[in-house]
Amino acid sequence: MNSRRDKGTILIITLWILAILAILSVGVAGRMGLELKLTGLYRDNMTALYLAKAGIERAIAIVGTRDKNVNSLTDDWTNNNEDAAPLFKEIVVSNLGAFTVSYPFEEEKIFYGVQDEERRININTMPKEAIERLLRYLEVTEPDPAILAASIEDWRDEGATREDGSPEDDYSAEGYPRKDNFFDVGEELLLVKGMTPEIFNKIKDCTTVYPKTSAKLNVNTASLPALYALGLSVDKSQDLIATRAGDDGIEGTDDDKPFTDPTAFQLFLSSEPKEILPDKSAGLPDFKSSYFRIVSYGETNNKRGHKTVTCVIGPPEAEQKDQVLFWDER
Ligand SMILES: [Ca+2]
Ligand SMILES: [Ca+2]
Repeated sequence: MNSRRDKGTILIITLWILAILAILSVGVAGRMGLELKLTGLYRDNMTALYLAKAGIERAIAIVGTRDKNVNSLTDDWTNNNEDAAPLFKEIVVSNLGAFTVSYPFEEEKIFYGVQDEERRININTMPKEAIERLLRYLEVTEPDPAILAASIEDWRDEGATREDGSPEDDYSAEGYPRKDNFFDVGEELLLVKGMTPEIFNKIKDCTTVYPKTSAKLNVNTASLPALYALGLSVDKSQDLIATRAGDDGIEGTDDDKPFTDPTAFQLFLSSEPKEILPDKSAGLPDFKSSYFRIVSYGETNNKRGHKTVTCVIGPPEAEQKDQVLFWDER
């Protein structure tokens, strides 16, 4: 009698153990499935990152072959959309995926290639008057563009007093000191007194922090807001873009007529209607570029992995390849 009851108890315990094991194994299997998926996603994203890096390497190599005297929107590094052999558009890398190096041009178009930094207004080195004109062109009214431009200058220059002897902006209320040194990244503008995220979004694509040593604007690649900031009227800026675009009126095509030297540019300025650059802008126009922003997008064949790498490269030191000054992966 007792032995029979014991057997029943053992059977029930065994059934319970089996049930618990079954539940556990289902849980483990579910977890394993999730981890496999995560591993797959991680692998796809790593693959996409290296595809994007391949795009950066290719761009650096092609930037290195540029003409060192005159650079314009017809150069291979900036606008290569050849159907036969595109240098930057959906370049397939083995059976893993592809990369594309591109940037938006005049909002409605895409250029396959790299952007030069010299098309932008340099907030580290250009006179505050140029920054003020850029703010005005982009319809910044509050705070007064002259005051905001002065605050940007306060932030970057060494001294604590302005040219007229008045004290610079005081940041004790903000809880951090005024930098009195160069901007390292554009986002630093958000720390400057009077700057708002709205204003920053308006100017970020027209400004650069490179180089920190000289102020130049490549008039062959500069956008209309940057040309206006240089000191040209809107009409003359449009005229300049039409002139460099050549007979077909389209930028980045073979018939473009880039300016090649100061004499040619001076001739353009003195052609009717004549214009003279403000004194502080006289040394800014240039015809070549040395700093470049590369945006490379990598995507795996299964479309699950995608990464964008943005980097800025600067001039070579001692004949080596261009050095990387800024790097961002997302
Ligand atoms: Ca200062
Ligand atoms: Ca053209």
